[in-house]
Amino acid sequence: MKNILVTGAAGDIGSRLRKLLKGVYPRIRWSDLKTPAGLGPDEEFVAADLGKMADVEKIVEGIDGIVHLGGFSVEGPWDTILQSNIVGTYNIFEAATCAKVKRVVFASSNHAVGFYPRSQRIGVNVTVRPDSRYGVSKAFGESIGAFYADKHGLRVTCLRIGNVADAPVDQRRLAIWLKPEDLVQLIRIGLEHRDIKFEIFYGASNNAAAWWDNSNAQRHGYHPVGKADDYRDQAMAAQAKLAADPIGDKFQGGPFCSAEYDAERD
Ligand code: 15L
Repeated sequence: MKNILVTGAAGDIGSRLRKLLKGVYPRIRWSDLKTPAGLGPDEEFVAADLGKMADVEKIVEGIDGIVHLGGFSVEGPWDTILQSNIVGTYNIFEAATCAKVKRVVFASSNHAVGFYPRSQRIGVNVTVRPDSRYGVSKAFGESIGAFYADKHGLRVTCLRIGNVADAPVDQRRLAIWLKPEDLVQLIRIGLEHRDIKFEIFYGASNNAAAWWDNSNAQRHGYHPVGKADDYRDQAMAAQAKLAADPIGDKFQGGPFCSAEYDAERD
């Protein structure tokens, strides 16, 4: 992998990766709708609206591997999710295949499976249970990734990312925290591991409170170094200040589950 494209360069994860991936690949092209703050003279940036195929064709040209973080990263109105995450992700996979890109690492999310209860340990082969329109768009991304892998031989890795942050910020994040350096490990497995055809990994560190079975990632060499439990006291202190959320606290997706929730209406 020599020429890498990363979409969503201006977002929180994109900004972290701009530091953490420095020097890892010979050439990284960063892309987003708007120019990221603090772009260095040594960084290649090409602006693109992922909803426009012509823009996407331009950014994938000459690329070997894509890390697709771009799109709308929380719950939003349907038209926004449709354009940014569904049309945008289709455009990435279609343009990548036409341009003979070899690999795509797709930033999926825990919200594709957010309606599993916290009491259930799940692996990567469960039926999706999205907790939001955003989660549905991530399930779509995994699905279209499988399609382009099976039909066109694109090598695709979907990362069901928990929460990328310097430390877990509440009780739920003690289970799903992903140390930024561990995300880099997962991305590198997706871009470099020789056996990848289509895989789903959970984007979580080595968390004692985990509710995901991440043995598929471990089989591919993932050795997370982050341990959410090291931050247990501060996360629980922050949790104590949050309002009770009976639905959100029951399900893995937390507040994404309780927002707009009315399943118990009669
Ligand atoms: C996500 O998928 C979001 O992109 C991020 O902003 C967080 O809300 C995260 O999930 C989470 O569940 O904590």
